[in-house]
Amino acid sequence: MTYWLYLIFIIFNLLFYFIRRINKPPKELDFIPTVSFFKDILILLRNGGQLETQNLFRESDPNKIGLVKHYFFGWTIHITDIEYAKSFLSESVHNIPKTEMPPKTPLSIFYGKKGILVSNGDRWTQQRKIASSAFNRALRPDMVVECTNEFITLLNKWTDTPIDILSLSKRLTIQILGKLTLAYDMEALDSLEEQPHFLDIYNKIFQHVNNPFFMIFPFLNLLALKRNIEFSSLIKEFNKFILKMIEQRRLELSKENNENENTDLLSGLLEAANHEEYNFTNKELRDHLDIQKKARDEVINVLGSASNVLTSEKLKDLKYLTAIIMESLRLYPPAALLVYRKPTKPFNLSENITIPKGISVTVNFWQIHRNPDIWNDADKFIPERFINPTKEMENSWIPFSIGPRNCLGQDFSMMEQKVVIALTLLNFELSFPPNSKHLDEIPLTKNFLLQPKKIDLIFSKLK
Ligand code: HEM
Ligand SMILES: *[C@@H]1O[C@H](CO)[C@@H](O)[C@H](O)[C@H]1NC(C)=O
Ligand SMILES: *[C@@H]1O[C@H](CO)[C@@H](O)[C@H](O)[C@H]1NC(C)=O
Ligand SMILES: CC(=O)N[C@H]1CO[C@H](CO)[C@@H](O)[C@@H]1O
Repeated sequence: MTYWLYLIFIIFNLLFYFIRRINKPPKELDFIPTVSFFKDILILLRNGGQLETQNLFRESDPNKIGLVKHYFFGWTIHITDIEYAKSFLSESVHNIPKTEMPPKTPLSIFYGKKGILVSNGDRWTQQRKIASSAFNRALRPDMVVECTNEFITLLNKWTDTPIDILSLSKRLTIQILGKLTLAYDMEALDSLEEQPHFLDIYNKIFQHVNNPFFMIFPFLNLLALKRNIEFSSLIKEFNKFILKMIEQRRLELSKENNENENTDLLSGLLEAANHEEYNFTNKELRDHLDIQKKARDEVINVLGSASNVLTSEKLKDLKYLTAIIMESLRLYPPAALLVYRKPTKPFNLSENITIPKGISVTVNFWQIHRNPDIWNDADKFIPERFINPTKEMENSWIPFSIGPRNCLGQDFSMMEQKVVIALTLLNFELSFPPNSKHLDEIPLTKNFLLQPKKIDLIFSKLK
C-alpha cells in the first residue's frame, strides 16, 4: 500500500511543481526567499526528520529576513522572526481566521469545523469563553497530584524494566483530562497489561487522521476501503464514549449547550492536550544525570517529605525544574508550527510589509526558538539560561503561542508538568536501557505535532 502511495505522491508533486510555476505568489512578496522545492521533497523521500527540514528552512533565508515562502500543495509564508510573529499573533482572530481543513478528510471529520482548536467566528468566541472558565476552575494541583500518585503506584510494579514512555505519558494525559473535563475516571492507570479502551480508539483515530496521503488525496476517503469503514465506526464510538461521560457527570456544560457542541469542545480539548510530551524532559534528564540530580535536590528541598500537600506556592519555588521544562519546550516545541491562517483583508506585518488577503501564513516556533541571534548555543540543552533570562529571551519563548488565540491550557500544563516530574523525581531515578537506540538521537515522527517514535526508559526505585 505504502509504495504505490509514494509513487502517486511523487507524480503529484511533479505535477504540483508545474502548477507552482504558474500559480506564483504575488509580486509584492518577491523579496521573501523561497525554500527549495526539490531539496524539500528529497528530505521527505529520504524519510528525513524534523531537524533536516528545519535546517533547510534556515539555509533558505541567509539574509535573515525572518520570512520564507514554502510550497507544499499551495504557498505558505513561514514567519521565523519573533517581531513579525508578535505582530501576526496579536491581530484580531476575525481578521486572520484559521484555514478551513480540506473537507471529507479524516482530519476534518475528526476535528470537524466546530472544535475550539479549529473553529472561527462567533462559535469560537463562545467556546473560548466556556473553556476558559473550565480551565480557571481546574488550576489547583490536587487533582494532578492524585493522578500522579496513581501513576507512581503503577510504575512501582514496573521498576528496573524498560517501559515505553510515550504510551505511558499518553495514559497519564488521558487520565488527567478525564478528571479535568468531566471528573471521569478513564481507568488509564490501572494496569499496563491492558490498553484502556478509550486510548485504543483514540490511538487508532489519531493514526488515520495523521496519514498524509488521505489528507493530500481526498479521493482516497471516498473509496470503500476497509480503513475508511473502520474509521467511521471508530469516530462513532469515540463520540459515544464522550457522550457517556457527559451524561454520567451532567456537568453544567451539558445544560448550556446541545450534545454535539459538547462533543466538539471536548474532543478539541483532548486533541489540543495531545501536545503534552513528558519524555522530552525525561530524555534530557537522562542525557544530563547531573541535571536530574540537581532537579531532584531542589524538589526534596522545596517539598520535603510533604509531597502530598503540594500547593501552587510551592510549585513557584521549583525554579530549576521550571527552567528544565522551559528549555525542553524551547528545543522541542510540541506544536512546531501554527495551524495555517489567512488574512481576510491585507494585513500589515510591519511598516513596509503587507501580506495580501488570502495568503496562507504560519508561525514557525522551532525557528524562533533556535534563532542563534537570541539563544547562545541555540541547539544545546542548557536549563540554566532560564534562571535569569534576558528580556529578549522571555520575549522569544512562545511554545504556547501568544495573542487572543494562544493555548488555553498553558497555565494548567505548566502546573501539570511540574507536579508530574517533581513527584516522579522524588520516587525514581530515570535512565535509558543499556544499548538503547535512543542514546544519541530520538527520531521524531513527521506528524503535525512533534512526537518521538517509540522510546523506552527505566524507572529505578530510589533508595
Ligand atoms: C506542553 C503542552 C502544550 C503546548 C506546547 C500547547 C501549545 C498550544 C499552541 C501552540 C496552541 C495554538 C495552536 C494554534 O493556534 O494553531 C494551542 C492551542 C490550544 N491549546 Fe494547547 N498546548 C499544550 C497543552 C494543552 C493542554 C494540556 C490543553 C488542554 C487540556 C490545551 C488546550 C488548548 C486549546 C483549547 C487550544 C485552542 C485555543 C483556541 O484556539 O482558542 N493545550 N496550544
Ligand atoms: C498598511 O500599510 C499601507 C502602506 O504602507 C497603508 O497605506 C495602510 O493604511 C496600512 N493599513 C493599516 C490598517 O494600517
Ligand atoms: C523595511 O524597513 C526597514 C527599516 O525601516 C528596513 O530595514 C527593511 O529592509 C525594509 N524591508 C523591506 C522589505 O523593504
Ligand atoms: C517526544 C520526544 O521524545 N521528544 C524529544 C525527546 O528528546 C530527544 C533528544 O533530546 C528529541 O530528539 C526528541 O525529539
